[in-house]
Amino acid sequence: QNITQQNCILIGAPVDCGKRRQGCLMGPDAYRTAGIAEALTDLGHSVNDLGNLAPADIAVPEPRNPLVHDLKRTVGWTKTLSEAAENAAQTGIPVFLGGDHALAAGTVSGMANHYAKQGKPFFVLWLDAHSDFHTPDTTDSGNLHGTPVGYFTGREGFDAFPPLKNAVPTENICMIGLRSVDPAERAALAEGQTTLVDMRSIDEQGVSGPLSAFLDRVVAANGALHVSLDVDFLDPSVAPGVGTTVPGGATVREAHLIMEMLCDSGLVGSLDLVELNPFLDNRGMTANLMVDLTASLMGRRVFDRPTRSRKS
Ligand code: 5AB
Ligand code: MN
Ligand code: MN
Ligand code: MN
Repeated sequence: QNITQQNCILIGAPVDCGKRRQGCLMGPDAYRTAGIAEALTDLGHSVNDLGNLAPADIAVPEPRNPLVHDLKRTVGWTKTLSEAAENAAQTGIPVFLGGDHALAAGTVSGMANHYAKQGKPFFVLWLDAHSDFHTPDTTDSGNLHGTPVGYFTGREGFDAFPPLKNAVPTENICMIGLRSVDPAERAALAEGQTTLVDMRSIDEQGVSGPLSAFLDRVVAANGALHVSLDVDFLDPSVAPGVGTTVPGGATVREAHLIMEMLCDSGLVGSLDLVELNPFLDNRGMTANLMVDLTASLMGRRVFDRPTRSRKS
């Protein structure tokens, strides 16, 4: 298999503060139990598991919105993971083992800092049923796992969080799999340039057309790409181990095709695996599927295809 060997840096992020239903803290160990390190070494990559991190202890003011849940821990994780991402990116491909999606406030902002130092444009592929574009002021649930994109794009209302050094421009973000977007999120998305691929578009056109168009833009900009994979992107029938199931999600093959195309592009520099709740899983099937998708992203295949042209 002619894949480039990489140094994969596994970073356990047992973030469970982004919503009220608990269990995502077991995610990192479920991925290890499902054999994520072996899957990567079998492909010829080196693997360095940094173990599980813990959130920084940062004082926060009382949130303006009284619904907001566990602001303090989410802010602490944002600082910890932003620094961890920026450090790990210097020596390999960070793979963040979540943990709920609140962790992406840290991971994506840290990767944005890393590429800003290199002067390289930074893009994000968001695979999720949800757009996670709330702010602490607009959330109706108070669950901050619904806000990371709001944070790393520089929306207002995150003053309790670490100051954002490098906001990700909305035109550099593509969301695929959308089927649950709140009214306040829809209104805010309409003001920006995020590429929005909902499940209806996937029904009509499949995943490869919209994804190719986005990857072409990343190539044209000579950019780098972060992938954030929320378990609920997948249909709950194949991925039940998540708190926020939404029917009508991506199939196993749609998800693998995305990962295979991403692998061929050679553009991906970092990955979040988020929202796995092993307490809700069925005999490890969701953890196993997430590991298989990671393997596809990192080069597992039946036969080689001609790789797409890419800039270095
Ligand atoms: B996830 C919802 N928009 O704000 C909210 O799973 C759901 O990380 C957020 O995508 C889902 O609570 C957050 C209704
Ligand atoms: Mn999400
Ligand atoms: Mn989601
Ligand atoms: Mn969720």
